[in-house]
This record gives sequence, C-alpha cells and structure tokens, in this order.
Amino acid sequence: MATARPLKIGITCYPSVGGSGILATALGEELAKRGHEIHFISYGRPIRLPEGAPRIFFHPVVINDYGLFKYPDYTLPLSVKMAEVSRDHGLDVLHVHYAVPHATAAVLARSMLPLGKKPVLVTTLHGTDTTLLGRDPGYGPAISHALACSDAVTTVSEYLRQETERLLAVARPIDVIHNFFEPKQPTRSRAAVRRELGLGREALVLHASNLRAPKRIDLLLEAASRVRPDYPFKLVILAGGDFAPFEEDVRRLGLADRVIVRQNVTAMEDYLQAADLGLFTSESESFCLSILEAMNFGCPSVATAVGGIPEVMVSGKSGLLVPFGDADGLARAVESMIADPARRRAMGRAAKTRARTLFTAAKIVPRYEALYRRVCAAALAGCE
Ligand code: GMT
Repeated sequence: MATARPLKIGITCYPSVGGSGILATALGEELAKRGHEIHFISYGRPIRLPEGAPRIFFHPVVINDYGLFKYPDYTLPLSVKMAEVSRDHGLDVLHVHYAVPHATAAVLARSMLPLGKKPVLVTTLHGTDTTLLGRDPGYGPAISHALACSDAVTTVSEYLRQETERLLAVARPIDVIHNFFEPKQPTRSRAAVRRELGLGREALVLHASNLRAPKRIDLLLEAASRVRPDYPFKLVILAGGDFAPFEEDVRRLGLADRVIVRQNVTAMEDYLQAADLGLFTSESESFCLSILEAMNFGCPSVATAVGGIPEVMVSGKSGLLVPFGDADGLARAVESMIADPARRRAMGRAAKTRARTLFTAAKIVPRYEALYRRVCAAALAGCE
C-alpha cells in the first residue's frame, strides 16, 4: 500500500502563555516529527517552540500601527500572511487555534487565493472563543460565519462541543479531540527544586495558569488561607501573567510565608515533578491543560468541577473535584490530601496512568492527521 505523502500545514495560534498556544505548539512539533512540514504564522514565535527543529518554520506577522487607526488591526495583516505562506509553500491545511481572530483571518486568506490553491481550513475551539466571545453580539456572528466556512471544527472537550452547539448554532458535526501533553525531561532534580523553594516537610501545592479572570485567583488564595495550620504546605504559583494585583490579597489573608510566585517559567517540568498536589479553582475551563501536565508527573489535583475538567480527571480516583465557589470544600479537600500521603500517591499513580493512556501524542496526534486527510480528500473530490 502506498504511504500517504506528508502534508504542509500552517498553524496559527497565540504565541504567549496560554493553553491554546501551548497545545498548538506541541501539535506542530509532533506533526513535524511524523514527517509533515509545519509553518507557524503568528505575531510572535510561540514561547515553547524550540529553535532549529527540522521541518518547522515560523512566519511573523508584522503589525503597523497607523496613526489613523484608534486600535491596531491584526486580522488583516494575519490574513495577508496566511495567504502568502499558503501560496509560497503550497499549504494543504491551515489549522487555526482559537477562533478569534484566527478563523476569520483564515476565511479571508482563502478567499484571496485562486481555486485549487486554497488550503483546507480546520478550526480548533479552545474555550472562551465559544463560552465568552461566542455570547458577545459583537463577535458571535463572525465566529459562527468562520465556523460555517471551516472544513472541519474541533473542540478540546465534549463539554465545549455542547456549549458551541448551544451558543453558536453550528449545524455541522464537531469533532471532539482532547488535548495531549508530552512531558520533557526536568532540567533539575526534585530535591533541588524543593530546596530552591525552601521546603522542609510541608506538602508542595502547585497552581499554574495565566491568572486571567476565569482562573479565579481570589478563590485560590481564599481556599489556601482556609487550610488549617495542622496541615502544613506551601503554595507555588507558576504565573503566566502579572501577579502584582494579587499581592495585597496574599498579605490580607496572612499567606505571605506560604505563597511562592514564579513568573513566566518555561521549565514547567522542574516544578511539576516536585509538586505533591495541584490546586485549580477556575469558574470556567474547557479542559485545563495544567491539570493534565500535573497528572503526567503523578501529581493529583483538587479542582472545581466545572466545564471539561471532569473529562480530564475522575473525582475520587485521579484527584478530587469540589463544586465551584466552595472555598471551605476546597480547603477540606486539600487537607485530606495533605493528611494522607498514601492515598495521595495512589491517586497520583492513577492520574499518571490516565494521562499516559488517554491524553498522549501517540493517541491524539493521529486523530488530527486523520481529520486533515479526511477534509483534504473531501476538498479534492469537491474540485473534480
Ligand atoms: O479560552 C481561553 O480563555 C484561553 C485558552 C488559552 O489559550 O489558554 O484556554 C483554553 O484552552 C486551553 C487549551 O485547550 C484549555 O486547557 C483551557 O481550559 C481553556 N480555558 C478556558 O476554557 C477558560
């Protein structure tokens, strides 16, 4: 049987800290390892994209802030760059992560290209592009239009698929393709990281996020402050955003000697391997990649039972879920995990097994490849 030829795939994502960009970057790396040619198109190089990897290219989008514009425009230069890269490199697929403005720009890019030279468009919805912007009358109709013009739409959880159907009235079938995570080797030992954090016999509780509003850092700190002194811990916050607005809460809640903040960490694995427990208090989450990252290191989490989180971890087996907003419930769950290291480790093992069974590159990347092949074949058949 003839082997299918490698594909040329353009990937557009936000390059900064945030699960959608991290997933898109990991997907690009994995596709390149499998022989495909990958072209990242964005305003910045994705932060987790290694330099010099074979078959991976980066095309920056240059944004001009003309005096006439009150707000600089990204959508138009992005669409022009998408069309240019598609034409110059003969892209088969444009895969955009996060609908706004990426899917809209891709629709425009395709309309600039001649028939037979248009890449197929795959849009992956990650979360607030549906749950927040999808409800916004200034964005919703444009998102629905871009989804209708896409050749395939995917969501990162079943929860997000249902929300997208409900909020955006999408008529087409949506493929659910969960996120994956492939851990890199830590750069330091667990003991070295725990020394850096000044840990003695306390448990290390970890939170990693971009600190945006849905992460509810106020609730995270409130819950931490309600953990009673008999359950010693330190909370390390790996902050992909500015922590300064929360410093006052840390002082007011008497957490100054228990909270350690590390800003813009790239060697996540160093801290993940050192953690005993994850703590995630989001009010909305389509998946929560950080929980999966922790699971890979045998670290179970206490988390709010919102959105797609119950698809990632199973309460009572690979972690503990608590109703959203229940600061006392979160604190009691943290205490129960600190008090019983044997149970915590058993849950950590179950979490790792779940992560390495369901959410690996080997499991997920072929699903994207099959989707690309399916829509490319349909597009070709449509041209005949
Ligand atoms: O949707 C967002 O607010 C941003 C996005 C991001 O770039 O971090 O987060 C979403 O995508 C991640 C990767 O698929 C998911 O792990 C997050 O759960 C999701 N965030 C929300 O749904 C709030």
